[in-house]
Amino acid sequence: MARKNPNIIITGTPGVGKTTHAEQLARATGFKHISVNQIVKDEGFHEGRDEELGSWIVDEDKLLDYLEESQISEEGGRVLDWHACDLFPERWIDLVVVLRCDSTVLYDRLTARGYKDKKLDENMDSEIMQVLLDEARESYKEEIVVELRSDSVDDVDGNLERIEQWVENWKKDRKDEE
Ligand code: DAT
Repeated sequence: MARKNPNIIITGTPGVGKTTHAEQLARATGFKHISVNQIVKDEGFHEGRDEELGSWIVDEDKLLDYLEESQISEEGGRVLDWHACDLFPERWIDLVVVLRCDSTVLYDRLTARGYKDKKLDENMDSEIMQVLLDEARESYKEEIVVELRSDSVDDVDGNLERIEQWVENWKKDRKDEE
């Protein structure tokens, strides 16, 4: 059965505003916010921590099995929030939002979080080199990948309006096809 609601990935470098966007989008649409980081932590889908980077070494098979069992593909209506996107099967995903941030703004957000040394440098480099945008473009069809700015609160409001409109259009297109 075709899903009645789309699945949306919100991705980007840590600190760009994924959680901020995903929470508000889930609230506005009634979709489920899937914080992949939280699931990995809560369900233990990891093989320990990379202490230098201060992040989990994720067991992707376990994570994907868990999401598959949650009927993500059939039900839709999920907002996936993670700093990677290439592991999710294309058939699950309807829209990939890559958030981008000015590097001075991002630097302030990451240092406010206490990031320093290698973790700070790697994330700053990743944003400047648009690693996540390239990953999204390599993993999904060009027409479902959108790049949005997330420097200011006004950006968040504008982005949410745009994504909500996209959701409405997606649903309308599906209805017209039925
Ligand atoms: P992420 O989930 O990508 O790591 P976040 O949503 O936790 O990022 O945001 C990190 C911090 O930056 C948090 O204090 C909220 C703030 N922030 C995020 N996007 C913003 C924006 N567009 N304008 C102003 N502040 C923003």
